[in-house]
Amino acid sequence: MSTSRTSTRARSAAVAAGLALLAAACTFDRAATGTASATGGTAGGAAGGTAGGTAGSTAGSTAGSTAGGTAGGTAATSTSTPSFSGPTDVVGTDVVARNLAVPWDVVRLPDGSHLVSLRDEARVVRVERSGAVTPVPGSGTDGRVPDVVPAGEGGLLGLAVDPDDPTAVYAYFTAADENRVVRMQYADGRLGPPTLVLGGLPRAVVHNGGRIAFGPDGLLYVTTGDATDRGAAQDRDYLGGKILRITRDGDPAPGNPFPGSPVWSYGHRNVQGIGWDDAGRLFASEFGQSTWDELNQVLPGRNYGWPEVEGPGTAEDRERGFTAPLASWRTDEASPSGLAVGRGAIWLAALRGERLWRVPLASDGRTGEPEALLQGRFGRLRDVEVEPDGSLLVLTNNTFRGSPVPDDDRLIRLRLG
Ligand SMILES: [Ca+2]
Repeated sequence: MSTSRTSTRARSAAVAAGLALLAAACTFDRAATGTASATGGTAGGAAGGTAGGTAGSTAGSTAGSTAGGTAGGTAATSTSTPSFSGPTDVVGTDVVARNLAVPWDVVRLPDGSHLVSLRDEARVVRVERSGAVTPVPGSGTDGRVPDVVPAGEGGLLGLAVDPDDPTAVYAYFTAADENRVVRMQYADGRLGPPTLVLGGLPRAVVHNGGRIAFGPDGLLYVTTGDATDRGAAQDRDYLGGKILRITRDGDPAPGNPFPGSPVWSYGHRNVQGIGWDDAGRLFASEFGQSTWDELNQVLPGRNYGWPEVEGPGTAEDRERGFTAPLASWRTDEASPSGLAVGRGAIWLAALRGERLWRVPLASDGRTGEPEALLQGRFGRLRDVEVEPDGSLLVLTNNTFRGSPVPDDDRLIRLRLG
């Protein structure tokens, strides 16, 4: 968890309207290497929406799109040219840490070191600023976080550090019968026994969601997957296929769109990346089924379509109340997990696409044409974080469904220019 909004980490992933295409069996988060040229989608985000968003920001279409997007119910004012700024290229890379086994999430501590979750080992390690990697023993057997039952895409997933109390570390993990969010005390280099914050999140071999992050409002956001019960993503009483917003104790946050419910937004397939810009806009990545991955601006109460709509959809879909993504990608070009916002862009770590997507972001919330960085450099990317010094950190993911090199997996610092 980053300590400032400008470096809000992405926590840590769409679908054309061709419903007939969606009948295929659920896929994993895709191991194949995509070689297609990188072209971002240009879906305009006109949001129908039966639940009104509260944000007054306008989420514009991506460059080249003709459909102006409205978010929060205000009319888009896209007649002016959005002003994009910030670095556009990676000018240097430094490997910070090596030999991480299936790392999933990287979060920053106030002293500039980082915690990294190791999904299948159910362990946490600390990466010092020097790059030294040291175990952070959990309270379970052999220093594991207890009760984690890794399987498929499940295991020890997201981490978040309480911005008001760096000794409180939150984790999202797969247990025997559910996914859950817990809190552990982090003191003396160890993690204490987990205290349950929120249980009962559906689990499956795939589509477990798993990113958690504190928003600028001080509340905890939790991304879940549909756990292969795809139709239930539309059921607001089912906690899979949602973005949830809860208090530190796991209660539905005050002001949530559906009274008494932790649900913030729904109709998601599998979200593994969230982050906020300086104006407090929330963005989320989403894995598509077989056609379209998505970048969404997330507004309270909105329905993001799955499984009725994957990807941009049609004007009719928007009239039916489904909010369209800001951008879409073919799944072999993206399959985005972690997301971060900062340096004038939204950054998405792509697994199957094996690249870092940069989506220019103007101060008024409009987005530009996505650009692909790092293609062919580091393989599958699981997470990205914007650091206070303006560099990026990316976490690779080649020890799961990838082609690892001897040092994989790695935490890599990117210098931007
Ligand atoms: Ca969608």
